[in-house]
Amino acid sequence: MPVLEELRYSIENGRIKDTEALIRRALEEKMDPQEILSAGMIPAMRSAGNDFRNGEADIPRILSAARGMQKGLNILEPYMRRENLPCIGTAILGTVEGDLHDVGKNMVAIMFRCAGFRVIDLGVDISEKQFQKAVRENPEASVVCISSLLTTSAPEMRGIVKALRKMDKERRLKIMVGGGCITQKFADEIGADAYTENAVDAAEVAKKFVMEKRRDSGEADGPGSAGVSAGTF
Ligand code: B12
Repeated sequence: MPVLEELRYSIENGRIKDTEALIRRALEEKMDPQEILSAGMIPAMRSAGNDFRNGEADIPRILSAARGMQKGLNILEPYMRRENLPCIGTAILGTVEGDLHDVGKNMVAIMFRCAGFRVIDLGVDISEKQFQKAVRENPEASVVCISSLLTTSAPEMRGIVKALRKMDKERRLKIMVGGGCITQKFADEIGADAYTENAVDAAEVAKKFVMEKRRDSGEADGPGSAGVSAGTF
């Protein structure tokens, strides 16, 4: 069986040790880490999610699938990070209060790091006040990413966006929202700057924000801005 097929099977069935071994094998076979993620791990997690929805997978299996994803992401991350990539900005990231899902958020963190961002990951179950505190303590941050997978906790995003806007009168912060239950329509309604369906696009959009900001502030292209160009990811 080809390695990616085996990898998908191991994640879907929550076989964490197999998942780790198969990712290592795929890397030894010189597979592109991005492909391992997008053709192996993400479809497997999606399929596990569908099984969960249809009642074909129980919570322990889904938890094992999520743990396998996280272990796999940890193995892949160093291979995806570009050496000597200059830091292009700081992003604050968290899952909203009442929501403990973190697989997608962790993927966003990895993609942002790979794109050259310093990421302050607040974790899960993060309140409006905690987002505000993080922004206050990190005035250099240019992007805030808010994740939610539950329709019951997604409305928390509205309050967070409002509170952050109140603090950020000069609009230096770009606020991005995402997660399984978020739509472009909802993002527009709550006044977020961007929504993307996946973590790869999220990092691209954030990079564009940084480029625009630099252009608007008249910052010339120089060594510090190397890597901040469309398509470097
Ligand atoms: C794994 C899982 C769990 C695990 C979570 C483990 C963990 N550490 O995360 C456990 C078992 C704990 C769990 C618990 C629950 N879950 Co759950 N869970 C899932 C499941 C199967 C997969 C989620 C996942 O990891 N997806 C894979 C990742 C990669 O996708 P993603 O998170 O969407 O992220 C991608 C994008 O959305 C985007 N993205 C994510 N965040 C952000 C942020 C920004 C800024 C941007 C731009 C993009 C972005 O990038 C990511 C990668 O491309 C989904 C079903 C599904 N199909 O999604 C249900 C699901 C989310 N869960 C659901 C429910 C109902 C629950 C529970 C309430 C169940 C219960 N009755 O107890 C609890 C809630 C616990 C809580 N308070 O949070 C429902 C939510 C329904 C809804 N719309 O409200 C779902 C949809 C299942 C279902 N259909 O019923 N769950």
